[in-house]
Amino acid sequence: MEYCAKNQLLDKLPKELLSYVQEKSELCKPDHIYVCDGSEEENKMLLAAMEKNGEIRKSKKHKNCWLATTDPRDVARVESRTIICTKNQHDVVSTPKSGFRPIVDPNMPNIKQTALGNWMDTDEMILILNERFNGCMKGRTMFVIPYMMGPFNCPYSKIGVELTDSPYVVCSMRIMTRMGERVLNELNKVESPNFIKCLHSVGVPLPAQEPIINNWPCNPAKTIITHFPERNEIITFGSGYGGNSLCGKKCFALRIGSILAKKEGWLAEHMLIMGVTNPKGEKKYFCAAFPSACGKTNLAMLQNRDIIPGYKIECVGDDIAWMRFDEEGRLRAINPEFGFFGVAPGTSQSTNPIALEMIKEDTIFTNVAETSNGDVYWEGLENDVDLNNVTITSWKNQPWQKGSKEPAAHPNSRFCTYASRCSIIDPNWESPEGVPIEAIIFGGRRPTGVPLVYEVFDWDHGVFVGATMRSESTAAAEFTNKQIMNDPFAMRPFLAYNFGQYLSHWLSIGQKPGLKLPKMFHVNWFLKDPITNQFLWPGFGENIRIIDWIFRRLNNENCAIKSPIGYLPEKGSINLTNLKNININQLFHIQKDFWLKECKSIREYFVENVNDDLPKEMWTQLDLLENRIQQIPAIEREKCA
Ligand code: GTP
Ligand code: SPV
Ligand code: MN
Repeated sequence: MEYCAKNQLLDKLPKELLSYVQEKSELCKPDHIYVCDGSEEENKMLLAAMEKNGEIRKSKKHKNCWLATTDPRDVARVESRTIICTKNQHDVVSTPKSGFRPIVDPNMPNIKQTALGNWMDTDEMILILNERFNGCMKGRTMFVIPYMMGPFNCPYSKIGVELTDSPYVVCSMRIMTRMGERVLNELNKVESPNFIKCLHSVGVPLPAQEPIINNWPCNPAKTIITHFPERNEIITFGSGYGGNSLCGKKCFALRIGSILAKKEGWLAEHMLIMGVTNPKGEKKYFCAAFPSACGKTNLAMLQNRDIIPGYKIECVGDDIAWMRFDEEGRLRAINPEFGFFGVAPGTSQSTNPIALEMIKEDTIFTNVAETSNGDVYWEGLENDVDLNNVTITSWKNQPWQKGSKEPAAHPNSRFCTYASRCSIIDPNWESPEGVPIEAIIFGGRRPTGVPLVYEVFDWDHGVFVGATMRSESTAAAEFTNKQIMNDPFAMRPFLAYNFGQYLSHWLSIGQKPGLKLPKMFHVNWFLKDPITNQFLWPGFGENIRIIDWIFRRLNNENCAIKSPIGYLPEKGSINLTNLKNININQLFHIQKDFWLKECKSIREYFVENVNDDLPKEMWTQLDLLENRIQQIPAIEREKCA
């Protein structure tokens, strides 16, 4: 068996881990067990074996770049099949006013599905999983991946061990986490080591009963992504895709992570972390929570291109922040990840040249299209690839022409590469004490009504703004039509404990005396002209103009004016030099009807989904907002930007 050339690491497993491996291998019945050392040699062996099986193709153009195309039924996270299992339902979800949602799977009649996550009883779920996992790895190898979330010398880093039958997952985890023998060494340093147990299977024992589409084994009918916070365990079945299968990312660093964070007094959030240096050489760190596919990677790698000369952006992380207040009361953040699993479409020389450069080597692409000269292709690269001189093969492995109805690349196609490949990676990105955060930015895709930027009044108002975030759905999950969905703190898909308690945790963490609380903001790059349906704001590199305004506000510059929803930029305070055809009025118009409707729908959302569990501060904030909106048009609109 080619994956098992080297297996002496089995002897190095601490006894707790060995018994976990034994227990799960007895259940899953793999043909082989292989403990990953994380070496270059091992990585090469796995990539070569996958290439031979047709699971991935080697890029003809770029060094050590690989292309995977999935079964078209397995292309994104599946929120409806993501479940948190505990003893008590209320620890995870409140009972919605009008009852639970219809269940996705008649074989799981006791699952409680809500707009803020899904719950099931632990014992009941274990029975369902045991049935799925029994013999699920026959004919396959069980890989043991010891991995660390966070830098090695950081006291807040945490260890997980993922057992998986997917070599694609092993190679991706090698990019996204610090994995291998080094982590075993860490585990062996202590008497009874703690680690999060993660079990993953694609759910297709061999020989397969059905054809394996695109050499991408998966089991969509039985896909289920489960979490057991009371047992420090993650068990995921049937999908090989991103957040469903790379357990370190959403399952551990966000879902289990946020529960540990609540217990231990810190925050695990779906946020980018960026360093911003202003023209005076002053440096501050920001983090930003935008829902999936709403611009975190792009903002974290923003290229200023002298739009405002002297500004420099450096990237600490593009998806997840683990944050805690230090002894001096400063909020410090680490990026627990080691790589980027970024949205490919839209990434181009004009939007994100840093990312484009970064993915030229050592990258695994999933569901992108390919050009006849061996390059990758996706929507947004029209100006970077000479479409007259190459032909394109779509992610579905079909010939593709410009103007086709279907996209060349899947809208949720991704690149996966090492953070260290990013040319603007921050010098402190692995610093064990984390970087000091001065601004927290919320945002989402709001085609109407929500201005380009505003600043919140105080911490409680900031928590309210986070709690009431809404955004147009994207291809990052299974929702097919564009709908405005609530996505509080960009965490809807990643909440693992009762949302009311999550908000209480946020409120209380900011209440301790002596804290230097970050200021909070809300941005919306996605306003559209209702007539032309075009974006009103150019976005991407031009967002530096908003970062600049935020930076100046952190320095207490007097450039904001109070509005009913928060502080808006004072007229002329956003640097618009050399920017043409910007309708600033449309970008900052606070419309009474819109905001009254917004308040109404927030109230309905809270009543329906959180109700008695909602901290009283949130009701107060909602009443205050509604009262302020009622005052419109008392505010002097013309004073705003
Ligand atoms: P996840 O990895 O799913 O969490 O996504 P993300 O939040 O990192 O989003 P990302 O930066 O990958 O952007 C998602 C999509 O939005 C891409 O197609 C981008 O090109 C597009 N996008 C990002 N920033 C902007 C912007 O400022 N304006 C516009 N119009 N589009 C943007
Ligand atoms: C997201 O959907 O927020 C992602 C991609 O970052 S995935 O890892 O698939 O969850
Ligand atoms: Mn994300």
